[in-house]
Amino acid sequence: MRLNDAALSALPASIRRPSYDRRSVTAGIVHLGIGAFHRAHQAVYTDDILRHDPGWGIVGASLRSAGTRDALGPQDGLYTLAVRSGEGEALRVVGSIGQVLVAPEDPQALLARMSEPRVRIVSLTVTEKGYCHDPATGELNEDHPDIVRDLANPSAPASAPGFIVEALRRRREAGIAPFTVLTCDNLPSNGRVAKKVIDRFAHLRDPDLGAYVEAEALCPSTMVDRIVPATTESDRAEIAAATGLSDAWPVVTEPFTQWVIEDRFAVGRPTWDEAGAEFVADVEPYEHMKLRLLNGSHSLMAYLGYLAGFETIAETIADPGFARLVGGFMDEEVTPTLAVPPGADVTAYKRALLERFGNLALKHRTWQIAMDGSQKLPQRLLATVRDRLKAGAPIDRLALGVAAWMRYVTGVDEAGHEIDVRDPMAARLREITRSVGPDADRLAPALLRVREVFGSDLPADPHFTGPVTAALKRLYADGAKRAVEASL
Ligand code: CS2
Repeated sequence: MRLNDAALSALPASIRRPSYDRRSVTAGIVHLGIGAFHRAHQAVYTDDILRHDPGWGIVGASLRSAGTRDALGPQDGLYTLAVRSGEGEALRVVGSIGQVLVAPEDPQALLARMSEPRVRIVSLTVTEKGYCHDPATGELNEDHPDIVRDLANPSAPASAPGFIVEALRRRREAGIAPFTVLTCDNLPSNGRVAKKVIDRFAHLRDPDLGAYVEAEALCPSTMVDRIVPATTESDRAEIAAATGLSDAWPVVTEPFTQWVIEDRFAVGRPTWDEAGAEFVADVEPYEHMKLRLLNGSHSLMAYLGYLAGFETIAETIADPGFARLVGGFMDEEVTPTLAVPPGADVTAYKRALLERFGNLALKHRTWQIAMDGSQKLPQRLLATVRDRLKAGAPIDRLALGVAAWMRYVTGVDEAGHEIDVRDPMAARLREITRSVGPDADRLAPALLRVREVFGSDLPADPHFTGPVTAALKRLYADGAKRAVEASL
């Protein structure tokens, strides 16, 4: 039997399910980018508050593929969340998503939803590349093919900025207050990045619309945290066996979850604080701490771990050399650059991170995290590098991480096998690495010239280029495993 509203009563009693009447829920949020992360994070906080606050149901939308809609449509939007750790597994059926739309199939249906007066928040998890910005500067990339396309045809958009600006325009025309734009992606000052690209896009469409959007659209920043590996076939089978119901797309995650939100909303917000979210005046210190410690370590482990032959983060961190590297990276290179959020205990935070990385119940693949490095490196490693260089401090472990990314994007692993490099810049990176060949002295400077990643300052600083080139040489000469063992 397939999971859906009618089948809920067949679930074993131990499995939590919506405690509210789903028919009384109305849509208050449109979420762009309805992937696994959203379904393990914001949708769960929302599920927790719908009993008291039924006006905040979620309409999800995919900006690309129909997969999630095809899976959740026949399930009335329901899906299973499996929370896994060494202590076992807790299952729960989440009911906050009422409908899933597929934007490319029918952009007008999505715009109509976004223009409804009762929709007061448009939230996003479209990944770093979904903002169509220049990763090094944070400004809208006006040459981005989706932006060029949406500017030429603004009433049937394809990009997140295109949808948001067109919906805001329609609301304005109909005399409806703008929604709050709530970004939940792993970018520093993510609200500011969203605001910049939306304002700029609106200005490029029409200066009057630009002035309106600039003055009226609020984009609070958020820090989101929960580790969510891609769902596998064996997850599907195990979860179906435990629930007795088949679920085409369950989501697997860890017990830890955190959501820190800048409290700046245009027309109301859900009481997510009752579900554990924190509303604060300034999210930036939380974002820096999380992006540089968690995501920075993740990217460090993803490239080096993949090259060293480790499939998952848990396997990587179980290796003593890697554990030492990550510990040193966090304590000595990242922590001194952080402004600690009020009341936070960084030592306890780092200890918890090491435990989370070691969660053997999660198969979080190094390959998954290695994706889209051109979009991730600037905020995960290079922002820390800049702070360290300003302070005249060493960057050896950071440089090893950057060099491992370079080695990875060559697309050939240490055994000579192909690496499936997924990155919006993959073709260009491959072209550079092919034309230069496996020679660190030539490859490092060639890749450092990719301005969208490194800006114009880093390639000109020998305190950066020196350690990166030296680390890349070590990776070629000794391989990742030995380079990690030999590192501090
Ligand atoms: C990971 C993140 O895939 C990645 O790049 O670093 O998705 C990470 O698991 C989350 O940000 C954790 O909150």
